[in-house]
Amino acid sequence: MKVAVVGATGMVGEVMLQVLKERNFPVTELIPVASEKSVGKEIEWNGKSYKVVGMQTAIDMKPEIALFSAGGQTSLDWAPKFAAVGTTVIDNSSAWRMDTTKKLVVPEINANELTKEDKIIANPNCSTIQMVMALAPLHNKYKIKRIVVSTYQSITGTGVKAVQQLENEYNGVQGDMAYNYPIHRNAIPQCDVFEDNGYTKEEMKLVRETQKILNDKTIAVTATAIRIPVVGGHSEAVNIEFENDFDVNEIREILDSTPGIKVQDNLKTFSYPMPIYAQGKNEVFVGRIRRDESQPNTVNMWIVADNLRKGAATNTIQIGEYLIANGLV
Ligand code: 2RA
Repeated sequence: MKVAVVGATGMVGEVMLQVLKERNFPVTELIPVASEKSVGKEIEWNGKSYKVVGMQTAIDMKPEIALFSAGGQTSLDWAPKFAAVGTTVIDNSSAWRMDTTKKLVVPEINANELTKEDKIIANPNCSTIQMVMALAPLHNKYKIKRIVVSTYQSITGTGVKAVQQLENEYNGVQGDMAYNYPIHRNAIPQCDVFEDNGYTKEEMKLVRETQKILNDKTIAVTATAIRIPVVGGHSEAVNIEFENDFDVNEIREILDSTPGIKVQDNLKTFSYPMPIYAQGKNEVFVGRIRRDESQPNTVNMWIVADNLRKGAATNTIQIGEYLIANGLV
């Protein structure tokens, strides 16, 4: 299979290359694609050296699959051109997520919606993916009425400039700023830009994408997304009100038996998810599962995942695996 990785030199692109190798994705020819300034750069992958190429060169090579992580405008400009030559595009940007003609996919939840006709497929936002991974099986069992979520997001979600800012601040060095404020020893209550309603785009992604993936606009969602000086992954404190009552142990059992979920929830051994331990792993980790004693039919939980893996690269590649396994590419 000819596979293009568009944005191959970026943070998510590099993780995509790692995960493709780890999962033995059936790549017969890798096509690393990046912006003109990176064209000609050599990258090593799976014991071979590849030259980075530009978009049109990659399109002319007619890859079966193109994994995009190159920003929304690049995806709007180029994904249709790949699709026009028969390539199936799986895109990590927000460009296509809310397009009613495009599927927004977490394979464990709704890959069965995919058909051969889907030539541009949207990968959800990282903080949405980890939340719906835990909530989808509970929605099926107890029907979710309302979600209140606070996220504690890794600076890797912003990119390499943010990681550099934290390192500089930690070492007392002046340098470029990814944020308007220091991130070291701080928490910034803004991920992405603000919308007219006072919420950030990141917070509204949690609202809109959750309703689309769970295919239920009656689910009320409200979100607060915070950036914190962490690199291993995103953490989320989630409060879920169901239409029906539940048993906490049954919730644990449902989650523990859900592919892609690992329950870490034992207060006696202080077992709960933390981003420092989630880093580099593909699972979504759930713990601190406990009834909300302030209102009926409501549970609290803590959800952690590596935002560059299940939140981006791994989910994208799992969509590719599903397409191949089901003869859709
Ligand atoms: C963030 N989810 O963490 C967004 C984009 N990666 O900034």
